[in-house]
Amino acid sequence: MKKLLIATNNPHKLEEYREIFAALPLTVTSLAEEGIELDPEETGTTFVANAIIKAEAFAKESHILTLADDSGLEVDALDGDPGVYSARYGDTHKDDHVGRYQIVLDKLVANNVPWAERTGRFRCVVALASQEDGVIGTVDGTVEGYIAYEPKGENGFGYDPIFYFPEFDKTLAEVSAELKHTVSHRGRAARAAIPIIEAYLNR
Ligand code: ITT
Repeated sequence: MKKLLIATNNPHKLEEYREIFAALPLTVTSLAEEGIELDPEETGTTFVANAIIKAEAFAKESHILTLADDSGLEVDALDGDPGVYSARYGDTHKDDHVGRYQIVLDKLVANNVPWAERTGRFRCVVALASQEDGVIGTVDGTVEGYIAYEPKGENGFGYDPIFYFPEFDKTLAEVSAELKHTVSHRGRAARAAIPIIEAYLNR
């Protein structure tokens, strides 16, 4: 079976792509399985630029069809922050998701932001690349919601506990992974990537 490398050092993202692509006729592989140790510097100022940096770097290293994403939370009342800096917001440790979402919550309280203005969105840009062709496509996905007053839920990762999705009347950490993927930025971007992946594998 043909392989698709999910080029992320974030185990939660890897798990989500495994779930979303489970029914596809291809083998989803990871950096760990391919023995690739690389953490390319994300020097871009946009999601698309950083997704391309990662996809190209890992495709070059692996010689496998590679998918990388750059994603994050944009909060309108914070002028779009944390945005592309979502994985390294504030003076927090790499794994300190609680510390990072607490910074967002504290800033909204400090600025007295009313509920109607606590709007935001998760964005995900997926880039696909191969060693021989470089970038073969980029697609994106977005999910709109509100920044909750307090964290809720144990599922998901990152900022999910503070991302309230009105149609579920829940945060994305309070719903199952399957339900999250039906509306999430990553679910949408991943589904949009399927035709590009299929075209590459069938050529
Ligand atoms: P790689 O670059 O190795 O893929 P990363 O975690 O550093 O891993 P990003 O640079 O794209 O990836 O940062 C994305 C951050 O945005 C992630 O660490 C979370 O804090 C947040 N984020 C992205 N998608 C999310 C989701 O579905 N739920 C909650 N938080 C999310």
